[in-house]
Amino acid sequence: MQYDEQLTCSIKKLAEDRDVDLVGVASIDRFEGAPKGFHPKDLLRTTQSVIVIARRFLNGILDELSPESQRLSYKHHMYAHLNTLNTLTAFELGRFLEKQGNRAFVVQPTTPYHAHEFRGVMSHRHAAVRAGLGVFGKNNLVLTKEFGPRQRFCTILTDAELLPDPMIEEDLCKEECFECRKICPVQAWDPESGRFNKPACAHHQKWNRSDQQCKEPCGLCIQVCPLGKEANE
Ligand code: B12
Ligand code: SF4
Ligand code: SF4
Repeated sequence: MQYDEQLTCSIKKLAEDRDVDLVGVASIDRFEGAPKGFHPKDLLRTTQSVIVIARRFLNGILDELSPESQRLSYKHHMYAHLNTLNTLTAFELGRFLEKQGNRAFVVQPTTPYHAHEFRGVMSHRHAAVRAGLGVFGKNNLVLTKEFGPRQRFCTILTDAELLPDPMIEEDLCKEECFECRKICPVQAWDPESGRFNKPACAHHQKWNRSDQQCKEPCGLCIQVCPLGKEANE
């Protein structure tokens, strides 16, 4: 495969100029085995590359989070604001790609959900793993070496043939640690099977079916994770 290394560099530089904390690229072959409706080609038929960007949370707000307080700051900054910033940057990257003669498709950071299944149009977490940004942790979230679980993602699909980043092979979770599961106020993980109860988590966050948003996002399973707590750059 002849990758466009110059275009890959330009895209990454533009993302960095927009203050994105992490950016990675996956090639389309890494999505083999994605269930129907989760494959990038279900959205942009000509997809060759998948770009994932991430912006980290503010440690100050996250560290003050408690079941009773700070939910509104979290919702405003860590949920709504980061989703908006990521969408704007993703759209800008998409426009840049299209100006160079390619096609681009921005995957929404949160909505639209499939209301009854608790799923997005495509999984940013699976894309982030395939773009070499991180790996799944026991909290179901993608952990990065830089910030642990403390970031939100957004994905851009394109038919440009960009140079893929190497994937991370190692497990980043601390071996004996289950802090994320222990702190969950609704015990969303079944202690026997480890299965995650999406409706329980969604209900706790006052997930609203009509506008498909979490009215009171929680995030304790991010806050308690020891990974990325000290990251400050
Ligand atoms: C629906 C949703 C929820 C639901 C369900 C969560 C869930 N575990 O799926 C609810 C409301 C409960 C929720 C809660 C939260 N969420 Co949420 N959520 C989403 C959303 C919109 C879609 C996720 C989704 O589609 N899930 C369904 C699928 C992927 O999960 P699955 O059934 O386990 O998938 C299986 C198969 O379908 C298959 N599969 C799916 N895709 C692919 C692809 C390939 C290649 C393969 C091989 C297989 C495969 O593999 C899976 C395992 O078998 C994403 C945004 C997005 N579009 O990705 C954010 C997202 C996952 N949420 C996020 C966050 C931060 C949260 C919360 C902390 C809330 C908050 N305060 O912000 C909590 C954390 C809960 C937790 N610990 O998991 C972040 C995660 C960031 C990170 N660091 O990883 C995301 C990525 C949003 C973002 N833009 O960054 N969320
Ligand atoms: S977001 Fe809150 S309710 Fe949902 S899994 Fe994490 S700790 Fe549990
Ligand atoms: S809290 Fe512990 S078990 Fe949970 S994701 Fe972080 S390191 Fe892994």
